[in-house]
Parts: sequence; C-alpha cells; structure tokens
Amino acid sequence: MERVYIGLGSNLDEPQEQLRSAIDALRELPDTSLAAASAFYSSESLSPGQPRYTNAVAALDTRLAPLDLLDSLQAIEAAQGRERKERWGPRTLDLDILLYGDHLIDIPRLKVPHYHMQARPFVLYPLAELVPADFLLADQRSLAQLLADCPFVGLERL
Ligand code: PH2
Ligand code: MG
Ligand code: MG
Repeated sequence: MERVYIGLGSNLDEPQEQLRSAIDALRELPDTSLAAASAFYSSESLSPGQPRYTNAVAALDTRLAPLDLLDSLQAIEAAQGRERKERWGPRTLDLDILLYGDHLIDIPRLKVPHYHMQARPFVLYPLAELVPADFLLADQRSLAQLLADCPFVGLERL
C-alpha cells in the first residue's frame, strides 16, 4: 500500500464541479481509498489568456502500480471531457501524480515527484494541508523549504 498525492486542476466547464466529480471518481478507484482532500484554491493560469484555474490536492492509499494508477487517472480525465490538443491548453480536468510513496520515477510517461511542483503555489499549499509540517519529498527536499521559496502569491483559498 502506498500513500500517493494527486494534484487536481480545472479551468473549463465549472471547475469546482469538475474537481468535486473527480474526487468522487478517485473514491471509486479499485484497490484504493481516498484518505483526504484539500480545500480548493483559485489562481491565474500559468498560460496567459486562459481562464483561472481551480486546484486541489488529494491523498490516496493505493495498491495500484504507478502506471496502472496513471491509466486510471487518465480514464477519469477522459470521462470528464478532457481533450488533449495543445500542451498546456485549457482543460476540464487535469490529474497529476505528484508523489507516489517514497518512489522516484523517471520514465517517459511519468516523472515523480512531479516536475515543477516546487514552483507552483497551487500545488504546494494544498499539499501542505495534508501532510505533517516536517514532510520530506522522496528526493529529500523539505516541503517547508519549498513553501518558503514559493510565496502564497496570487492564490485564493476558496
Ligand atoms: N496547470 C497547467 C498550466 N497552468 N495554472 C494554474 N493556475 N493551475 C494549474 O493547474 C495549471 C496552470 C498545466 O498543467
Ligand atoms: Mg498539470
Ligand atoms: Mg497533467
């Protein structure tokens, strides 16, 4: 059983509803239980000219292997109307594996810890709601240090 953290994001078609549906779908995954979900946060898109995002983080306990979990998350994205057109395009639902237990994964389909998470307040602050203050990522970086280096700027806790 592994503790896994999933980043959720949406900036199309009622983002808060998309996140709620996604959390319900995570609850239904096989061999998996939903341990916790953070509050929702609103922020500007990193890509200029797109609608604002709503983001959250969920904690799962799962027996699914990383790529089986990734397949399951992509199936949930597809079921909620995710279209993959341009990279970083607006999306109804984005589900990213942020952390998978203590594993470091670096294969073409999946990089864990999620690349760039250290620069994204809409990932770090909701994650911080779900873990102890002295939490270390699998690569030994401390979440407290990442938070100190990534100010809570432009984030609105909903
Ligand atoms: N995701 C992106 C690009 N830009 N901006 C915000 N605020 N939140 C996101 O989740 C996000 C983004 C691509 O995954
Ligand atoms: Mg993403
Ligand atoms: Mg993604």
